Amino acid sequence: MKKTGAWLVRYALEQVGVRYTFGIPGVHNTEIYDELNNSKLITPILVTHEAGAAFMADAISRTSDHIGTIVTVPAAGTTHAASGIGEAFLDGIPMLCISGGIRRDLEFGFQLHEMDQQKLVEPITKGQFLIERHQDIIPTLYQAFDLANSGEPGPVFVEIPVNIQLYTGEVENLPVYQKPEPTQKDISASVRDAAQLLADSKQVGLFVGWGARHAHEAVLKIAEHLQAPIATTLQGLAAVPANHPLHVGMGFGPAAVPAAENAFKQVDTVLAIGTRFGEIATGSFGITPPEKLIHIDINPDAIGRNYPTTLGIEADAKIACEQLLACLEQVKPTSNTNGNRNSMAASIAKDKLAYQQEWFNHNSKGRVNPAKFFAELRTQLHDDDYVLADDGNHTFLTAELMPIHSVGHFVSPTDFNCMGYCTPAAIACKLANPNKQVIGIVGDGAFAMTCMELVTASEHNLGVVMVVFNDGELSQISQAQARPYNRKTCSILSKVNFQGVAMATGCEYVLMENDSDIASAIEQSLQLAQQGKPVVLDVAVDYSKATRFTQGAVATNLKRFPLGMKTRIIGRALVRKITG
Ligand SMILES: Cc1ncc(C[n+]2csc(CCOP(=O)(O)OP(=O)(O)O)c2C)c(N)n1
Ligand SMILES: [Mg+2]
Repeated sequence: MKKTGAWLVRYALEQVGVRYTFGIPGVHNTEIYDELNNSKLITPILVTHEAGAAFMADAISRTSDHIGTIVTVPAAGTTHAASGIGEAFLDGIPMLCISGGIRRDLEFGFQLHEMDQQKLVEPITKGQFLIERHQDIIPTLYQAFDLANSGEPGPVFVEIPVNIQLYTGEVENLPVYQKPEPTQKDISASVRDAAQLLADSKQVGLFVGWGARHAHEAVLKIAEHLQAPIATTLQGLAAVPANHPLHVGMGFGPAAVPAAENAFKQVDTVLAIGTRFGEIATGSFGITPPEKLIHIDINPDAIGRNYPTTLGIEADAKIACEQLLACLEQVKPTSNTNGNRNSMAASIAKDKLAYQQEWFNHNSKGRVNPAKFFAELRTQLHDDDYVLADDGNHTFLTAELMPIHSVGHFVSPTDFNCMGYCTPAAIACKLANPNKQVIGIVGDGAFAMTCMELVTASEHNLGVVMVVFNDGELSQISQAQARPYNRKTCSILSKVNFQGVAMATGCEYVLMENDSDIASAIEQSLQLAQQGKPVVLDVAVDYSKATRFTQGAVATNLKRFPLGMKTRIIGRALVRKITG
């Protein structure tokens, strides 16, 4: 049979379960857009900037069962989208990146948008494909989808030249997509060894990342069985619910909250699941390597990369944790080494409360106290609402002060750490989860990067609440500049009128000036959101108290400097303190 390339693209995307595409049409993909417009299953969403498209696609993958997909023009669309593709790549999020391509049936060079796209996206995608024949479209898209989801997931790039989209070509059949059978090597021997190591430990601690969220039931049972505290990475903050009595919060070294730091003091064995021990998760590699480390990860490159590993298990977290749980229930410790594990939950609860109290007691001098804000937000949200963060001081405040009660319902751009993520991602999360409240916590700097995307929320009546932590600075950076440089070079923001932004993008605007506004401003914002109105909640936040993360990461980095460098930095700081 004869089909146009664009028709075949639509067919394949429908087959693999795509429900939304994000992007901007151009002469190299209008034929695909026209086909998507005909689709009963797929809705193509117009964005304001392709970075937003890729952030949106990323959030679709993170918060729904469908794969996030972008459809962009070559070169200019691809470079714009690269920020979001890069985020998905480093955070292990599946994505389909469908790009138009220049005409391959002309002998002319210097075509519009001509660029070697395959080379351009090579370091930020798991695979790159260039379609050359009509009969390759369906198999290539199925292959791209499988690759995006296999092992450690990630984005895959497929370029479809415009001539192939437009012209009809012969295809033999239209295969139905079939998910490949999952494969898992036999890990039973290492799982048994792991169970014995755990049983013989004085105190086990769990360290879980985003890769562990599908395994959460087994993870919790393992933790309960061992009375082990569960620390998380930033991305994995909601890999298990924060209101579980053994969830201690993010990290376990000097950059962690007190509940985590204290609970891990007696830990001699860490069981790490679905984490790469990356820079953020470890507070700039400030954790003390555990005596014994058991590491379960789907990515063999992550095992043993940053810390010496006693036992590595390359496996899907769910399969490995279920097997480990079954083994643990059978093994006996070789000697009775277990400490008094039963007091663990009580001391975690006490530390959590004390840390919150420390924040409540902080004088926010007429501005909004972050802990009071998050405590009220927690009260007014349902357990299964979503919270997304951007990148900055607000991210770590959220991580330390906002308990997330539903697995996977916290989302943040982590290892690529790309500012501007949150606004588009929150909009897409709302699109995928229309019956849940979706709250984006975003810094004023990051909001300014992508806030125009809110027109997309208005257009589709998506009631997201964008909480703008308005401190006038690129605070995560200016805080780090303040002491060593006594200068805030390029980290004081130009003033943006966020009410004007709300008006320009068709959003509601709510102002929160001090603690007495917290409850009413949140209530009003949630009510407006429920009516399908996107809201800009402008918060005069107090940033005068540093997070544990920032304090810990700064101290760790300073400690790492060689003596000469340390002396230079401290000397300059002292001189500038005196001379200004
Ligand atoms: C695209 C990009 N540019 C620069 C940075 C460096 N950076 C990390 S956090 C941060 C400050 C963010 O400021 P804001 O959004 O106002 O959040 P705040 O720290 O004030 O809460 C900057 C500039 C980054 N992570 N990503
Ligand atoms: Mg800021």
